[in-house]
Amino acid sequence: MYKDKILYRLRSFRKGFLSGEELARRTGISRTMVWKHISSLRGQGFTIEAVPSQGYRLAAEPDLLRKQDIASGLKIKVIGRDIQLFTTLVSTNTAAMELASKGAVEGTVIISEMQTGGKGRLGRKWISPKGNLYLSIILRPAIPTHKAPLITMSGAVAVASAIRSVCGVAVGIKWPNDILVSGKKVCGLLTEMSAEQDRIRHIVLGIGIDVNMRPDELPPDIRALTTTLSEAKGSTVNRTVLLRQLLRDMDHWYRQFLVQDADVLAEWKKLNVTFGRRITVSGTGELLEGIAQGIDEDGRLIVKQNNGVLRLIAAGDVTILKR
Ligand code: BT5
Repeated sequence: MYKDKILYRLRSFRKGFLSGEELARRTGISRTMVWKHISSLRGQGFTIEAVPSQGYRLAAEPDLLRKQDIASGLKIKVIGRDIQLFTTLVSTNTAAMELASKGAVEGTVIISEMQTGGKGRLGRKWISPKGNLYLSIILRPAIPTHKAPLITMSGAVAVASAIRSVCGVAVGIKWPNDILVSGKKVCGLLTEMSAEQDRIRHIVLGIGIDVNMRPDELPPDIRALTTTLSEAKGSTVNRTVLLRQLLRDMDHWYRQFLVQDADVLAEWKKLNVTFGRRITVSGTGELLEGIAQGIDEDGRLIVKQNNGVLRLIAAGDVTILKR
């Protein structure tokens, strides 16, 4: 808490030096304690210059998520009621599913700087080095289970909106859950659910965004299909700013989903890059080819096969074929 106050002072006076005495007076602790907190901040990667008889100056900040920075002044209603930040987790989704089953409040957000066992869909892996965003959100909507895919769609719309406003780049959504920038995947969403009969106990919406990682963190075959936001923008992206915007946008779109899910579908359709394209769908037990026609009110993909037959796809992997 005192460390946060010191950081706040240093941040709001970056032009010059703040003496240890002044920092001590303003935060209500001794100069020795100020020095201790400064050392601790340096230990976290903050570059703090110290000049005898002048004091301290914050020269540079590490690319590090801090709970205080994420949560302070966020004007949101549901998402982020409880924010839990970890350095390493096996998977934020697994951690969130556990917490949810123990009764964690709706809107709880679990964030980790990296994951050792990040999960993709269908048992696949999500490579999760430092420098990106990995988060999972606990939701308890009173909806029938067949509406659950629309939660992923709300997430996709929120991610797209946050990326667009923070990074200023054009974003597209490829059915069902890939966020694309310049035609390459930059984010994936994984929704897991606990339900009994047709009642949802809880849903965990997991979001992984490739932000600032080095491209060589991914093996070449995956790298060829992906990009990072820093690559697309041409400079490092402030993850805290992006995360805060994402929580705001998620709060908006989740609440919109609860009152009028058609609004989420309409926004999702505007952003989608799949409709009208010739595609293949795999992961359904057969390889299917045709034209993506649209989605139904539950978010299922409508594909017109080459033989003219319409198919409804609830889950699978879409590859957009070249025109
Ligand atoms: C997804 O699966 O796109 C869902 C990914 C969800 C990850 C988040 S991170 C926070 C939360 N906690 C978790 O444990 N998971 C969620 P899918 O469509 O199946 O894509 C997985 C495939 O993408 C892999 O098989 C790789 O080919 C590729 N891939 C792996 N890591 C990647 C990365 N960091 N960026 C882009 N592509 C990646």
